[in-house]
This record gives sequence, C-alpha cells and structure tokens, in this order.
Amino acid sequence: MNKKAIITSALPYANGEIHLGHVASTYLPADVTTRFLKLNGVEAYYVCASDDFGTPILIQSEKEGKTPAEYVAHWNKRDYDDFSAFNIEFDYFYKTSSPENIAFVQDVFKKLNDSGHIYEKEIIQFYCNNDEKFLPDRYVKGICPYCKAEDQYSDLCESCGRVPEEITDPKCSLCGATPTKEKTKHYFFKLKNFGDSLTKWLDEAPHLQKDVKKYVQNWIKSGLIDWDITRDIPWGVPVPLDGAEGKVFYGWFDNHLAYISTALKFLNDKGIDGKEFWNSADIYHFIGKDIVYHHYLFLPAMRLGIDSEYKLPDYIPTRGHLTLQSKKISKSRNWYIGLKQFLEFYPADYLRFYLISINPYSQDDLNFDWDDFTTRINSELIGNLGNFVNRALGFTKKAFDGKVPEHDSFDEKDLEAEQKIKNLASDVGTLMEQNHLDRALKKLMEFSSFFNQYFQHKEPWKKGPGTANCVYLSVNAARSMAIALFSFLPESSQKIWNQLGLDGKISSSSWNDMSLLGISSNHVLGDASPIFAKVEESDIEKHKSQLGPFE
Ligand code: B3M
Ligand code: ZN
Repeated sequence: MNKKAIITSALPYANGEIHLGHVASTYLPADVTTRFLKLNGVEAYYVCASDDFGTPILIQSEKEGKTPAEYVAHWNKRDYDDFSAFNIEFDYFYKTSSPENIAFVQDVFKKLNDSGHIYEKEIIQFYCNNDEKFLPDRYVKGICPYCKAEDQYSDLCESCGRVPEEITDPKCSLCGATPTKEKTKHYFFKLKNFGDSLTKWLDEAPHLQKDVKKYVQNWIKSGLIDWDITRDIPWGVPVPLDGAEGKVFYGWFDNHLAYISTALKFLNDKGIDGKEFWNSADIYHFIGKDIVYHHYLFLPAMRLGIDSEYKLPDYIPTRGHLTLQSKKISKSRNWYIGLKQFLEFYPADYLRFYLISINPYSQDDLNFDWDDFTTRINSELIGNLGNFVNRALGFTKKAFDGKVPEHDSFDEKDLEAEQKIKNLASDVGTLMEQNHLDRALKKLMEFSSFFNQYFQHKEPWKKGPGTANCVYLSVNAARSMAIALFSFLPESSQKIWNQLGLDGKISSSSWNDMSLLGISSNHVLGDASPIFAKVEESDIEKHKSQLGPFE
C-alpha cells in the first residue's frame, strides 16, 4: 500500500443542496476509503471544493438578485455544513473560484497553449439582442432535435441524455426572445491529439475499473472531438491572453484542476511540498458515472498536455446513480430527499450503513427504498450488530459487574472464534483495498452474526464452565468490530469504544489492531446502553408521503 494518498470526490456545484443521490455515489465511498487508508497509516488527505463557475450558477444568481460570488459563498458553506453533519470529513474544502485555482488554471492554459494544444476558431453562437449577450449552454432552451422533448437546454437534453448539435426553436432562457446567431471567437483544446496517449494510459493503468475502461476505449476508437473551452460570460476564470477580454473558461476546463490546486494549497499551507506529495501519492478521484467522459478523457488529456507535471489518477472509482423508490431523482418533482432533511429524521450512521450496503463497486444504479431501509436497519444493523454488542457488554455488566473475567484454555468453538478475530483485519481489509466497500461491510456483518451464534451456543447465562471464555472473546469481538466499523459508522464505533471502557478516540487505532485480543482479563467496561434505536414503520409511511407527487 502506498503510504501517501490524495482523495477527491466530484466537486458539488455551488447551486443547491446536497441530496442522497450525491452522497451515495461519491462523497460517502470517498470518506469511507479515506478513513480506511488513515487507519492503515497512510498519510491520506481528502480534499474537495465547491464548483462555483458555469452558466447555471450565473443564471440562478441573477434570478435571485445576488452577485454570483455571494450566491456561491452561500452554497459553499451550506454544502460543507451538510457534509459535516453526515460525518464526511474533508481534510480541506475549498472552492474553484479561489485565487489559487484561478492562477493555477491560467497557468495550465498557458502551458497547453505554448505546447500547441490550443487553437482559436470562430464559431456561430446564439445571441440575445434584448439582453445583449451571447447565450451558451443553459442560456438557450428549445426542442431536442433527437427526441423532440420540449423545454430542453441547448447543452443537454434531460429527456434522452444527448447533447444536441443544434437545438430546435431556440429561445433565450432569460427573456424568452428568439436569439439571433452571431460570430464569436472561441478557444479549443485539441483533445484529438491525445487519442494515442490516452489509450496507452488506459491500457497500462492497473487500478481503473475494467468495465469503464472498455467503453472509454471505444469512445477513443470512434474518434475524439476537440473541446470548446471558452464562454462569453462574465463569471469564470478569465482567459489570460491579449484579445481574449470578456472570455472565461468553460466550467469543465477549470473545475477538475481544482483537485490539484486545492490539494496544493492545503499541503503547502501545512508546510508539505504539495507537488512532490501529489506526484508520489496514490491519486483517487471518486465520481458518478455521468461524468466518466470528463474524468477519463478530458482530465487526463489536460494533464498529459502539460507533460504529466501532476500525475494522472490511479483510481477513478465510478459508481451508478441513486434512484428513489425506484424512480429517477428529480428536484422539480419533489422526488428527492435533502441530506439535511434526512439527518433530521435519522442518525448519519443509519444512512451510511444503508447506502454502503446497497452500493456495489460498479456503475449499476442503486435504489433507495424506505421499506428496504427499515428492514436493513432493524434486522441487520440493530438485529445483528447492535444486538450482539449489547448482549456481550450487557451480560458482562450484569454477571461480572463489568469486569472481564479470567479466561481458561479455549475449547474448539472458542478457538474458532479467536481465529475469526485474528482474520478480521485481512478479511475485511482485502475487500476494502479492492474498493468493494459493500462486500467489506457484509463481511463485518457475517463476523457479527458468527458471534451472535457463538454467544447463543455458549449460553453464558447458565454460568457453565465455558462462560468466562465466552465473555472474554465476545468483548474482544465487540472491540474488533468497533475498529472495523470506524470507516463506515464513525459515531457508532466511537460509542462502542466508549462503552467498552477504552480510552481516547477510536480514530487513533490502527487497522490491524482489530485482529488482536486487545482487551485483557480484569479490564473494566464503561456503561452499556443500546447503541441504536429502531426505525418505526409509522414514521416511514410519513416520509414516503412527503415525496412527490410524481406525475
Ligand atoms: N460539479 C458535478 C457533477 O457533474 C460537477 C462535478 C465536477 S468534478 C470536477 O457531478
Ligand atoms: Zn433574452
């Protein structure tokens, strides 16, 4: 395992609240992975930033009568607060509109330009004579030429998912007037130049997801097209060239560079050589499958274009979309659950447990279902894990006044239990290293289930000869579970830790500690109480009725 890592997750647009769909595919898996790496002694930093530029943000700020800077500052803070409440623990959360990122983006552009990867071209663009501005992307609405869906933005049809070559019956999205077409000069990035080097990188990168690789390679084979990287709007990173006044970079030119500029800012401020660290660390970019194109082609091509001055990603864990009650999440139809709202109903760990459990390391979509949530929390998290911990600790309290008894020599069943503890770090760790967070959590639940059966089998309440061994091993198993749980359920794992009467923060344990019998005889436990409270079905019915209507 590389002893250094930088972890990023797709930067949230500073344009609205974080909902369950966002956290499921990127922020939560990235947070769990970072915690895991840290427990393994990796110097790992999880950095993120709000994605502040782009036409949707400019338009929305205009609608709300705010400056774009005020508008994004509001969402930057709100998003950060919501993430924190969910125990997504960034080492640093910054913004794409930071002075550091602006300078970095301009510098990268100049290098790309000097190496011949940029050219100017005159294009025809919609222009609103009424608003006196060019109308890129979301400034124009019309009919999708492919599927005929009405009221679609010119840069993406939400109905069929295609990017229209030219939208039919265009209208200015600000005033509704029919725009004219005017000439304007834009800058293009020669993505076409990079077909071979991208193919080579994809072929050789050992940790990229195979299924994603395959279709990206097919895109390359079918031909790459150059990217129009500038916009005629007043909100963005200014193009640093004479004659380019009034032009800014397209949001997807600057945003992923903030992975690097944010990491550099954070590391340099800490007194670490940021560039040196970046280039010797494992780089992880966690994303959702809708931005594969940007992360597997555009981002690496830009890094290749500056001679890999900053290394390309080692891991791009790509996961599917979350549907809600089997329907596509839609804010306008009220078919979504805000993260903040969810956390008013249930503890962060319930959601973390559920979302990790249903989230494979693949691009398959996953579904949030209130009934499934109830079952998994009540029967798995509480019925299995919570129950075991409570039983083991509660019994020790009751029968031994909280003091772990001296154990005797182990019988066969005890030896099997001891072996389970010894294997736990590698059983769960191997799956974690392979990014199979869901399977790792399942392994942990199997461990808990084994110990429930062990406890049941030993019947310590009968105070027979095997009682002391059973208590000793069960209390140790609870400790092991707490350490293994930390990446997934940080709050609950700390609670278990405290109830075990162990000192300090569980985060300062190391991963392999879970395979030791770390609690010795005569250790005195803390106070035991149930860690989790049941999810009530009557509440679930209420939550369901708050969604929609979905016509
Ligand atoms: N802001 C959000 C998205 O498309 C976009 C990600 C940027 S990552 C550099 O998911
Ligand atoms: Zn207009």
